[in-house]
This record gives sequence, C-alpha cells and structure tokens, in this order.
Amino acid sequence: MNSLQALARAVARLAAIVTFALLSACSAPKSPYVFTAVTTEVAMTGEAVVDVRLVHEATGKPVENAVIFETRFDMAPDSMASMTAPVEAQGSPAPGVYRFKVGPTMKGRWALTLSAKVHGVAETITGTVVVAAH
Ligand SMILES: [Cu+2]
Repeated sequence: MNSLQALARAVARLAAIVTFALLSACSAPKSPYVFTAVTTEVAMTGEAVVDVRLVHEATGKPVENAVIFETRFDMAPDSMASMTAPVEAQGSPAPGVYRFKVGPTMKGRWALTLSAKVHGVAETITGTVVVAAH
C-alpha cells in the first residue's frame, strides 16, 4: 500500500467515525418533560420560596404528582458550582407546580436542579432552573 492509499483509508475511517458521532448525538433521546421557573427572583432576607412548573412539552399539560427525589441548589450559573445552599421541597401548591424553600447565602444567580419520577414514565426526569438572589 502506498502512502496515498494509506491516507485515503485514514480519511475514510475518520469520516465514518465523525458520521457515527453525529448520528449518535442527534438520536439521543430528549426528555419530553420540562421544568420551568415560575419564580425567577428571590430576596436574600426572609423566606425565599421558588415555584417550578413541570410540563409535558408537546401538549403543554402540567404534570401532577411528580415525586421530586433529589434537589440541589448551587451557584453554577455564576461559576461557583461548589457553592451550595439548603433547599427543601414544600409540596405542590397548584397542579404541576412544585414549591421549594431555598436559603441562598450570596447575591447572584443560583441553579435549582431537580430529579423527579412520574407515574408511568420509566426514565428519571431532570431539569435545572435559574433564580436570581437579591
Ligand atoms: Cu457564590
């Protein structure tokens, strides 16, 4: 095999790898459930409550009776992912709306990351909303 053939083979192999990578990325399943922030700002003083809505994106229907089993509140949006603060689930004040009491320790943007299970849905639903603490 001369060097030109070797090069052609290498290029063909690389093209195959790139194609596979692109197809894999495009076919990765996207969750049909989306968390969005109802509350986008909280005060540093007093009780800070954040409401988050969970909807089925295609129909826009609120998702009731989700079990939020994991929560995290951190300053990742302001490049301080290791700075965390307390977050406590407070139930559901309205259909598809989930309430959390948070305790931001610094002014700035905070990420509330949630993991949930919904009856009849096999996969875990995860999402992150950003709230600003003033
Ligand atoms: Cu911080």
